Amino acid sequence: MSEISSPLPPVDAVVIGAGFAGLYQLYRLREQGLKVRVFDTASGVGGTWYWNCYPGARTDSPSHVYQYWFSDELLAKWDWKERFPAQAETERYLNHVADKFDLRRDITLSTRVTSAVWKPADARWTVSTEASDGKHETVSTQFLITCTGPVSAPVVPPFPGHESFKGQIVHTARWPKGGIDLRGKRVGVIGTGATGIQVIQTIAPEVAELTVFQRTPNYAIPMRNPKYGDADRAAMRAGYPETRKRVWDTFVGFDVDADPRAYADVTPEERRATLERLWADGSLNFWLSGFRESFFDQAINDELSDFVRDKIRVRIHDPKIAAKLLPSDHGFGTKRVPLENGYFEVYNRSNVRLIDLHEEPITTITRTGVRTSAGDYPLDVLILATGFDASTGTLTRIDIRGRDGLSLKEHWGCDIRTAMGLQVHGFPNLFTTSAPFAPAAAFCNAPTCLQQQVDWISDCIRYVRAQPGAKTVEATREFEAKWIAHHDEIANLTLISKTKSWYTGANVEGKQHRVLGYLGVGNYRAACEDVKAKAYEGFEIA
Ligand code: N01
Repeated sequence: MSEISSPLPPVDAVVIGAGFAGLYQLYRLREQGLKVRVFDTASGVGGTWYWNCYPGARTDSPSHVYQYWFSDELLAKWDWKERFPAQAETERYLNHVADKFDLRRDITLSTRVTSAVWKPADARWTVSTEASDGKHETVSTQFLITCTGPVSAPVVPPFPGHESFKGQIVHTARWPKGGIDLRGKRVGVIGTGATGIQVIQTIAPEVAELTVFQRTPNYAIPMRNPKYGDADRAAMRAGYPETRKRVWDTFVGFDVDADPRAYADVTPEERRATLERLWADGSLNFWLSGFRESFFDQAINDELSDFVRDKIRVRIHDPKIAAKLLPSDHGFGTKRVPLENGYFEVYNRSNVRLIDLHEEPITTITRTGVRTSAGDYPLDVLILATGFDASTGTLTRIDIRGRDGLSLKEHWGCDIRTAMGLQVHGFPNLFTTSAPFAPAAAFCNAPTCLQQQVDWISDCIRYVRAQPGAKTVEATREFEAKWIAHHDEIANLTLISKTKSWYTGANVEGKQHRVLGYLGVGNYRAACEDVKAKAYEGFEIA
């Protein structure tokens, strides 16, 4: 294995990540005639949809808004099979896009970006990579764009004894491509977020015994997931022109928005009827197109939370188990709400047991399973559905050094700072997607926000290159500070800021606790457009 780096021919732009954002970024920059190189650690394209091939993985966004909008032909020809596509279908879609637009020739797979260092004398980045076969290379680039996804850096809790376990331990985001045969096995799952819920409801019928280690119970909405036929797809396509216009201006990048009525103006009967109608839709519309005050007003949120708890309670036979599954430490919708399909009924099965980690915390992983303060749970396979170091984790795991050797990891270790989640002061010509203080970091239908950011970045690069003698673009310190203050002002009005979750960085030890995602896709896009219209006001072009 060689540690000596060989230099690759210089490029105009390096893109890190070949998922939804990275593929589109490559397409957009190529349109401008730029020489681009994309690197991805994975052996295939797809990003999140490459890695998260655990049992039951599927989108919680409906297919008609979880796609690219740039190609009419793609929209006309790609046939979504169901309302909420499974992982394999979404991965197939992204592979189809890579092939259809001949993107692969500029993508280097199985190659991790290990560092990126700004060279002020050349006004360029030197990017270092390590391939899975141990080969080290460097490439010089004018622009560096991170398309690493909001939830891509897995968190593996440091349980003592982890390495002594004789069975198999796997994080859901590192599920082997060939799958794991769980039939007839004793399986443990730690974590009951969106991922844990999908895994648990899927594997419960096939495993011999399933032990769920739950720290915090979650609200979840039953998914209604019809298969699509030709007539459904024709109707969907007829709506695309309207949908395509609408997604950029809503609160979270879907084609629906909150109920325009004030809660106080609606009678209790009408409120109930509205909630029942949205619940029956079987989608995140219950969360995102209900009464907007539920995000801000504790009393209104309490009523909504009671409604959901009542829906959950009746599905579980044993009241003692039901009590453990009902969330009480946070309000509905103040962290990511999962969709589920038979999840709560899983706990009526005789082969499933629920361990409440508040009653009996995990003390260690042993040779044979998990030990809690109350006893041992023997296992063949332990699944960690323990989440991600969201938004910042993928970037701080790369050694990125800007002006004066400033390290992004150290910089964000003290205080997370970005200008609209698009640039960081001190890091010229670095553009970020799904970084903190943009909706793409957390509170958005990812494809909507990622496409919007990629379009903005592409336009900005085109603008910089068109300015005579201009080589660099960098957010000013003042603009960055102004944006963060604006972000915080909105974020701190919401109940989201009071709930512990990956939305606030509270799931990662030592991470600064603050709302990561800008709230309001439509407002964010308008602000981005305003900066652009004012010749990138707040960004210094030198
Ligand atoms: O991660 P999470 P996720 N001991 O952070 C528990 C996207 N996604 O992978 O709540 C015991 O939500 C933790 O417990 P607690 C989606 O955006 C999308 O489920 O911290 N338990 C929690 O239960 C989603 O929001 C889809 O008390 C520990 C769980 O692990 C995001 O990914 C599908 C623990 C982590 O939940 C992340 O979801 C799936 C410990 N030491 C996911 N550490 C789509 O539909 C953590 N936990 C597109």
